Amino acid sequence: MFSSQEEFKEAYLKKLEMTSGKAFPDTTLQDRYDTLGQLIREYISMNWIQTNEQYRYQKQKQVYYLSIEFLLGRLLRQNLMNLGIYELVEEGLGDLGIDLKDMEDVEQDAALGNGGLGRLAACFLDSMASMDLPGHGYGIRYKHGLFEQKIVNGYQMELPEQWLRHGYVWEVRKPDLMMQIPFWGRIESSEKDGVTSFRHVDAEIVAAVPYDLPVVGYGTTTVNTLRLWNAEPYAYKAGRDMMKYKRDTEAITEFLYPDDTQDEGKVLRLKQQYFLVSASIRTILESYLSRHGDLTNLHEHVAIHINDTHPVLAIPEMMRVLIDEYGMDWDSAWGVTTKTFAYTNHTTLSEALERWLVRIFQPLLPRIYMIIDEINERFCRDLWDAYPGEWGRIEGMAIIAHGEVKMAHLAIAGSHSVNGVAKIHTNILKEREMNLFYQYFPGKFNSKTNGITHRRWLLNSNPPLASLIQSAIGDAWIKDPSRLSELESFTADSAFLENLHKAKQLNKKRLADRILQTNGIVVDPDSIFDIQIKRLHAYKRQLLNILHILHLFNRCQENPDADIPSRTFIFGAKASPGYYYAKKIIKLIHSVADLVNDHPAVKGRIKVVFLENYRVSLAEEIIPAADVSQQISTASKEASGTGNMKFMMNGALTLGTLDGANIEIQEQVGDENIFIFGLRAEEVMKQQQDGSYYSMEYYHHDERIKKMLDQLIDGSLPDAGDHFETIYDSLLAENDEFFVLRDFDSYAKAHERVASAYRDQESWLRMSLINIARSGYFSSDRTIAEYAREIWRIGGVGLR
Ligand code: 26V
Repeated sequence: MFSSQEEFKEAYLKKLEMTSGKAFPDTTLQDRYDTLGQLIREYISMNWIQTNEQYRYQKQKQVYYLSIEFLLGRLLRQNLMNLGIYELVEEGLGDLGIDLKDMEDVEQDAALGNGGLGRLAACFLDSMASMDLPGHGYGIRYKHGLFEQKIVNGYQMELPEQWLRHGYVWEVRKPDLMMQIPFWGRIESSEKDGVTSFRHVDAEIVAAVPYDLPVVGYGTTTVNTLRLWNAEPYAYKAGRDMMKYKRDTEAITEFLYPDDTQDEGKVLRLKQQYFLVSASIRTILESYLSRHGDLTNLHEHVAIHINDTHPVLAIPEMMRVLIDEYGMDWDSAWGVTTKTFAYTNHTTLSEALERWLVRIFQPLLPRIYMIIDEINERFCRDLWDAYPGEWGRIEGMAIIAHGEVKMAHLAIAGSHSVNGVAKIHTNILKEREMNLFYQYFPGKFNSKTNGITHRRWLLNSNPPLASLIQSAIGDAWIKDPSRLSELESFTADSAFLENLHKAKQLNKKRLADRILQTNGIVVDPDSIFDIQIKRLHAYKRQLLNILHILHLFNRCQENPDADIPSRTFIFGAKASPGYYYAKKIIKLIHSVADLVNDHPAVKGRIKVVFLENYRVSLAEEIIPAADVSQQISTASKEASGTGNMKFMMNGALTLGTLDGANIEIQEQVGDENIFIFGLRAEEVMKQQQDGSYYSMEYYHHDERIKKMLDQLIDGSLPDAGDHFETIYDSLLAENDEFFVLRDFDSYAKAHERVASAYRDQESWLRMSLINIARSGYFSSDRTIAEYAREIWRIGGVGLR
C-alpha cells in the first residue's frame, strides 16, 4: 500500500470516497485527515499484530508503565516519520492537491495529562518502541483532557477540552477485553481448612473497556501498545436508579483530575485510580498466565512501573488478586509483588504528596483497604524490630496514620526501586523528604535523570535544524542520540554557524507570523526570543520574569536612550482552575504586556507575548524558535524539568537556577555555555529552616524592587484593579516564600550577561551549537536504557 506513491494515492482516494460517502472534491479536511489516519493505522496493524505475537511466543520480560497521565500531543506526524513514509505521503497527497501540513493541523492534541509527568510518560513510550523494548502504557481514556484555555481581557477562562468530538483515528476499541471493576459493597469472610477467604459482595460493578493505541517505534517494526481504559455501565440492576448508575459510572473517565475540594470529587479521583490499576493488573496477570502458567516467578517476566503515586493501588490490587483469586499465601504474594513493582517520585512539594482519608477510602474499596491495613501492620512490626521504642520514627513512616493512607509510603514499602528524576531531586528525597525510608531501605533508592524523545522534539518539530544536522553528520543520531556530539567539530566552521543562524531565524520568523496572527502583536525576528513556557506555579517563578520585564520598562522610561537590546518575551502557561494566585500572575503578565508593548519610551525594544492554550503541539512550534530558555524555579523545588532539555536540544541557551536537571545541563555544557543565577538549593533550604530571609529588606534596600512592587498597587498598571495586592502581599507581608526578591539582583545581572553575549553573534552561535551537540544525554533513549538495565532488568540494552 505504501510501496509507491501511485499505490498510496490510489488506496487513499478509494478509501476516502468509501468512508466519507462523498466525491473527492466534496470531502472536508476532517474527512481527508480521518481517512489518512485510518489508512496508516491499518498499515501499522500488521507490525502491531506481529509484535504482539512475538511477545507472546518468545516470552520476553514485559514492562508495563502505569500512569494517570499520558500527554501524547499529536500522532500523525510522529507515526509517519517513525514509519519512514512521511515524504512519500507528503508527495502523494501533494499530487492530489492536499497539503500534509493542513492534515497535521486537523489533529487535536491528545492532552491526557497536566505537564511534566504526563509528557515524560509519552516520551518513554516513544523510546521504548524505538529501542525495541517490550514496554507498554496503561492509562485512562478521559473524555475531556486538560482544559482548553481562553484568555479574555487578561483573565484565564477554562473550557472543557473535546479531543474526541470527531472521533479518534488512532484508537481501537476492544470490548471483548472488558474488565469488571467493583466499588463499594461489603467483604464476607469464610474459613475452610484453617484458611480464611474473602468475598466482595453487594459491589457496584463498572466495566473497564480498553481502547488500544499503537506505539510505533522509529525505524523498526516494533509496535507497542498504549491501553487506555474507558468506564461504562456493566449491567443495569432492577430496583436501582439506572440513570444515576450510568452517570456515576461514566463520570469515572469523564475528566482528568476532577475538582477534589469536596468529598464527592475525592471519591471520584480515588475511583479513577483504582479503576486504572484494577483493570490493568488483572489484564497483566491474565496475559502473563497465558504465557507462563506459574505465578511464583512473575517478577522474572513482568516489571510494573508506577508513575508517581497515582497508580500505587496497583500494589494492594496485585496482593488481592494473588491471594484472593489465585490462592497464594501472604508472604509469597508480598515477595512477588515487591519484586515486580518500581516507583518514580516526581515532586517533593508537600501539597502534591497524596494522602487519602480513611473514611473516604474504606467504604469505596473495602478489600483493598483491608490489604493496606495488613501491609501497614506488618511493615510497622518490622520497623519496631529495627527501631524498638522509636515511636516517632515509626509513626513518621506508617502507611496508615492519623486517619489517612499515605500513598508514597505504600509505594516505597511495596516496590523494590524508588527513583527520583534528576540527581539533585534524588538527593533531596534521600536526605530530606524520604530520609527515614532511605535509612531503612538504602538499597531501593536510585536516580534516573529524565529525558525527552529527540525524535519528536528535534527531528519532527524542527525540520530546518534537523536537516542541517543531517547534512553535517548524517542520520545515525536519530537512533543513537549520543552521536549529536559529532556536531562539536563544527564549532569553528563559520559556514555551518551561519546555517545554524539561518535555521533559527526561519523558526523565529514562523513563530513571529503566528504571534501576529493570534495575538496581533508585531515582533521582530531579530530580537532575542526569550521564552518561559510551563505550567503556572509560584515555585516556577513566572513572577520573577514579569517583574524583571517591568524593571526593564522602568529603565527605558528613566533613560530612553539606554542601550537595551531588543527582546521578545514569550510566555505560555495554564493555571490550575482553582489556583487563584497563579491566575493573578497571568493577569499581571497581560497587564505588563499592555503597558509595555506600544509604549513610546520602549521604542519597540521590549515585547511581551502570552500565547494562549499552551499544549504539546504549541510547544513544538515555540521551542525551535527560542534563543533563551528560562528555567528559573526556586532552587530545590523543580524535581527535574524536561522543557529545559527540549530548549537545549534546539539550540536555546538556558537562563536558569541550579535546580533540577539544569544542574546536569550545566555539567554537560560548562559554565561558559549557560547563564546561571540565584541561590543554590542548600542556601534556599537553609534560609527556609533558620528563617534568616526577610524579603522586606530587599524592598527597602533595592530601589528597583521598591519601585516595581509599588507599581503593582499604585495604579501604574493597566486594568490592575486590586488584582495585584495578593501578589504584593505574598512578596512582602508573607515574606516571599519563593525567594523572588532575594534572587532578583542576580537574575537581572544574568539577563545582562545574556544581552551582551547575544551581541557577539558568532560566539552565541557557537554556544548554541555546543548545547545542541551535548544534548544527546538528555534523550529519553538514555533514560530508558538506564531504567531497563538497572530497574526493570530487561536484557539486551547497551548503555550508550
Ligand atoms: C500533582 C497534582 C496536585 C494537584 C492536582 C493535579 C496534580 C497533578 C499532578 C501532580 C503531580 C505533579 C508531578 C509532576 O508533574 N512533576 C513533574 O514531573 C516532571 C517529570 O519527572 C519533572 O520534570 C518536573 O520537574 C516535575 O515538576
